[in-house]
Amino acid sequence: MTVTSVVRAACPHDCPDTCAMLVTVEDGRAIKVHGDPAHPTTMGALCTKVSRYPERTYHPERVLHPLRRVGPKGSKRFVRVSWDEALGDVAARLQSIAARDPEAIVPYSYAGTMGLVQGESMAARFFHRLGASRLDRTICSAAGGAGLAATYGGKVGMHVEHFAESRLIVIWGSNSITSNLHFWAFAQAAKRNGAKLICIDPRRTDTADKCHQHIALLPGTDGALALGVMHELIGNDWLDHDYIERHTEGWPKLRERALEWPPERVAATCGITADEVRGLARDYGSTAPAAIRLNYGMQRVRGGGNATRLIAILPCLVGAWRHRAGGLLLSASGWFAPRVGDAALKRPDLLGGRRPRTINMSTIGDDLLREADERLPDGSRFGPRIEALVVYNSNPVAVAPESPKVLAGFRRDDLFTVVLEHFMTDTADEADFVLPATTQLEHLDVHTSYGHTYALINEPAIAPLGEARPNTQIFRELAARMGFDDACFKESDEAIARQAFDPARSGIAFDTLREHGWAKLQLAEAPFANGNFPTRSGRCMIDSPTLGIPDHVPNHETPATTPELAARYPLAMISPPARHHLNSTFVNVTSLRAIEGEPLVEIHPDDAVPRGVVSGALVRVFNDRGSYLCKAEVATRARPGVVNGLGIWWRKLGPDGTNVNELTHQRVTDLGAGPSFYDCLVQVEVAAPATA
Ligand SMILES: Nc1nc2c(c(=O)[nH]1)N[C@H]1C(S)=C(S)[C@@H](COP(=O)(O)OP(=O)(O)OC[C@H]3O[C@@H](n4cnc5c(=O)[nH]c(N)nc54)[C@H](O)[C@@H]3O)O[C@H]1N2
Ligand SMILES: Nc1nc2c(c(=O)[nH]1)N[C@H]1C(S)=C(S)[C@@H](COP(=O)(O)OP(=O)(O)OC[C@H]3O[C@@H](n4cnc5c(=O)[nH]c(N)nc54)[C@H](O)[C@@H]3O)O[C@H]1N2
Ligand SMILES: [Mo]
Repeated sequence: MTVTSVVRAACPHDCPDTCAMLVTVEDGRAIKVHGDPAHPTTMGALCTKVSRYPERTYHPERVLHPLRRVGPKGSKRFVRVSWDEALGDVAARLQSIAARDPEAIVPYSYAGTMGLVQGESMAARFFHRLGASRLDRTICSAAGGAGLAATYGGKVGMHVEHFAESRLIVIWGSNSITSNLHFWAFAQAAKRNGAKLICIDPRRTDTADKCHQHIALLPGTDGALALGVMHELIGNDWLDHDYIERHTEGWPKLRERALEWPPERVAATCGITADEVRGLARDYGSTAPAAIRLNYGMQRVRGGGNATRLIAILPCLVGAWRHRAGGLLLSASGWFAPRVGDAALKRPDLLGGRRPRTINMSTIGDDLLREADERLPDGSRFGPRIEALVVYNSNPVAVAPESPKVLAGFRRDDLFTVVLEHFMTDTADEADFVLPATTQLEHLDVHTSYGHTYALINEPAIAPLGEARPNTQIFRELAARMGFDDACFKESDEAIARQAFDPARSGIAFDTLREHGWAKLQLAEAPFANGNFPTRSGRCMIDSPTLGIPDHVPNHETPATTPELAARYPLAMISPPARHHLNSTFVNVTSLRAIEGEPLVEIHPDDAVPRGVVSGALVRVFNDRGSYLCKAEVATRARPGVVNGLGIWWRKLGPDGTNVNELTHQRVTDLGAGPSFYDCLVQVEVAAPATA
């Protein structure tokens, strides 16, 4: 007789949608995952990639046993070892480095899982107790997050459900159909009710195709466009003077700056027409409620922080926040932040007064290659050379900028690298030890979201495959072997999960999550209708005491700022996500790879013809940092002057073992010290003729 059960789960991926899932288990095997029909934003639907979660979990290439490197670094020669041997060796090696200087050890992690338990709980406790270097987790959203915090006081915004009632939706720097599908469902509902949809994106995405209008600006010029909209709002008096007066600070100063940005100047900067600027301002200034779905695609450039500030000010100028279907959403994570028991989860008190240095994850290439006490650009000293790296929930060799340097760092013979993974990623290939981790179906977790306002639970649906262990368990055992006897290192996953939300402050009880799967935060419908921003004054900070008023900040690499470079590398390259990948996750799932095909770069016919590039040709995309081979697709998805290298493939799946990050650089953003992936000049040439 078959025993069937349905288990409550949550999608763990780095995506704003954080879906509530139901897992069907038959005789101990997960056979299907589906979206919870009762969850108000999941609405019974999962994206194509996550509906393949069982295929990924039972993938024949899952790493199911600890592995130790036997060949030279990068030779990909490993042998199976026991957990006992692996943990013993890792603990001994970390201990001997820590005896000299624990700061020589660096954790490297991001959002492979967004779970509060399998993310930074036991791991953070371990590194705090050790006194290891800290990691500034900037790789995704640092510039936008800092911009939003400077303006609103936190990463807060509209409830995603209310977009269904908006009359105008500006989708800004977001390919929603790819990366925010459940928001798109609300945008579609609004469209059916007569709302106008405008997409602002250098690439003509699937989302742009389905909007009423697409404004294909040059990458990194969003701040100028926002200033141009302000110029028109002022000139036509489409301003909500009462809202500005009561709920903002500093408008007179920014008003002066905006008056310097007439539509013609904006058009020249953004590579669009002056009428597009005027039309956008007219729609925005004369439609209510007007909502902006901003996403992180627009802040992966030098001026990403300032651009976020400028765009976030717009809803205050027209009083859009007065309506629950007006305002802006970039991230909702700030609604959770005060409700999550961060200190209990991560235990920074275990540092006990020590203040280890902080390594920026976006410059890991440079930092792995630095010498001890090297003088840094800001005049400070680097501290000890990095001697050990412990990687979990991330694939830096594929996703971090300027991979030639990242790889050279990982190949250092004197670097000890431990990677906790599901698969032999580009990063795992470079490890000394690979430790097999469980997937979401195999462990307990609780989740917040950055795109909606529900907390969720993920119950384990199946037993761990092979010898895989949860991240928590791996750090728990390493802690024991290193003699860390604090009580927190003995806590079970459930004990940790129970501390994630303090019910008194958050209104979320673990047992409620267990019973219902998810729980909504208690928040106002129109949170800023009467100001009440989480700033000190409760007002939106147009002028910031520390940063002044925002401005358009041009890219690191542009014809105007770096003409000599632009003469050699005249094309701007952006590298946004491919629909069926989640960063570099899922690229090895056969059925999804079949849909995405192979690494490619989209190039406009105006740029392709003079270079002799035709669709299907193998091309070399290059600059001073490196060279990347991939297929060309000649298409008007690319605008003239901009090529789109869709991401993020594993390097080893590319025709010459590279990916798009071979070309990106490590210079950081204006605010938040994030990476500038989409601020990158390249040249393209034919490498081999088209094949059928
Ligand atoms: N399927 C899928 N979903 C994902 C991801 C994925 O890899 N695949 N990634 C997840 C992650 S990590 C994140 S952070 C979130 C958000 O993910 P984001 O990476 O922000 O994804 P998108 O919403 O696709 O936004 C990128 C869009 O911004 C555009 N863009 C690039 N440069 C500029 C610019 O200078 N200005 C403007 N206006 N637009 C620009 C790109 O062409 C692209 O269409 O989504 C998550 N969801
Ligand atoms: N050129 C370019 N580069 C980019 C971007 C871009 O748009 N263009 N996007 C950037 C952005 S927005 C982001 S967020 C980063 C993302 O970078 P990463 O956070 O590194 O994301 P992934 O590539 O998905 O790698 C996550 C890894 O975690 C593993 N994993 C998942 N769950 C678990 C678990 O429970 N335990 C352990 N031990 N491992 C687990 C997965 O198998 C996967 O290999 O990439 C950035 N890089
Ligand atoms: Mo991200």
